[in-house]
Amino acid sequence: MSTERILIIGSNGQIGLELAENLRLKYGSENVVCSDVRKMENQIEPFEIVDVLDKDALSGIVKKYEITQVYLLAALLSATAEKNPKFAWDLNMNGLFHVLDMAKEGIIKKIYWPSSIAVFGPTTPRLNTPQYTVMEPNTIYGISKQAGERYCEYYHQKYGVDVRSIRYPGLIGWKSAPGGGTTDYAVHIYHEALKSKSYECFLSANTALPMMYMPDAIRATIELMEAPAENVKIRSSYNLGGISFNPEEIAASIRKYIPEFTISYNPDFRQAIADSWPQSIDDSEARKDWGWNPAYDLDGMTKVMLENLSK
Ligand code: AKB
Repeated sequence: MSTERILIIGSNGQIGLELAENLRLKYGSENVVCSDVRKMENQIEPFEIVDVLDKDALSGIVKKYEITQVYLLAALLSATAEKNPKFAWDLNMNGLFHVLDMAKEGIIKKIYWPSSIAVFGPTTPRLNTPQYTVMEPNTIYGISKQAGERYCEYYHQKYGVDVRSIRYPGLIGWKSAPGGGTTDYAVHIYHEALKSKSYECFLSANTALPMMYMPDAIRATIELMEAPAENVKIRSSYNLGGISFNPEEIAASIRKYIPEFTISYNPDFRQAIADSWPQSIDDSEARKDWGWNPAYDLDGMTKVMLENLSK
């Protein structure tokens, strides 16, 4: 019997759906409470509709289910946040404050909060970006994630809050659609490759970005959450490396399975966001502290993505 009772906030998003599936297998369905602002068709219970900005409703759910750990996934991503900067700041920051404060008050024991490669900016070294480096993000999403990292570290140092975080690269999976990110092209391209054998990319051919296949990201998240507290030396957020590629390279990988696939380029406002982010990530701190090791490379991911999406 698990002694942990987990709440996932934002469970119907790209990460939440796969994380919930994995946590349920590990901790038992009854011990993983999912929540989001909307209920899905065929929603697996236990589920609660909740707005992370409503602190009273949130703490009501935490008390009702005697929650010990919270995974806070509700956020606006980079592209959507640029279109609605005030709401993005409100959601990304106040959601985090509500959860951090519940941990400070001792109502919950452990928090997972995702950060992003968006915490880096145009003045950051872009190749093999170190854990500790210049961070001057110029997107509202990146600014909110960087501020969030500072708050996480502050709450850990001042109040002993056990908060853990990863700077996710672009995440690629076949089970759910991404929403509102700059790295989303790397998911859409697989769908279009199967559907129409061609894809028009909103980033230019040579825009390299750090990416990761979703099962690696989910494994990293759970491994970090299960690591002994003394091993988790970084309480802002860990760099996490997986695969780095540009649109031309992912297209070439797809062509190994679909030779007639073609790609064209029509960069939009997301190009400037991508240009401000790292091209590859140094994740040696995560490897050293809690044994991180990615399993998938680009062709390995392409194979499983195409196999699963074509089913
Ligand atoms: C986005 O593109 O906004 C996200 C991210 C890198 O955090 N996928």
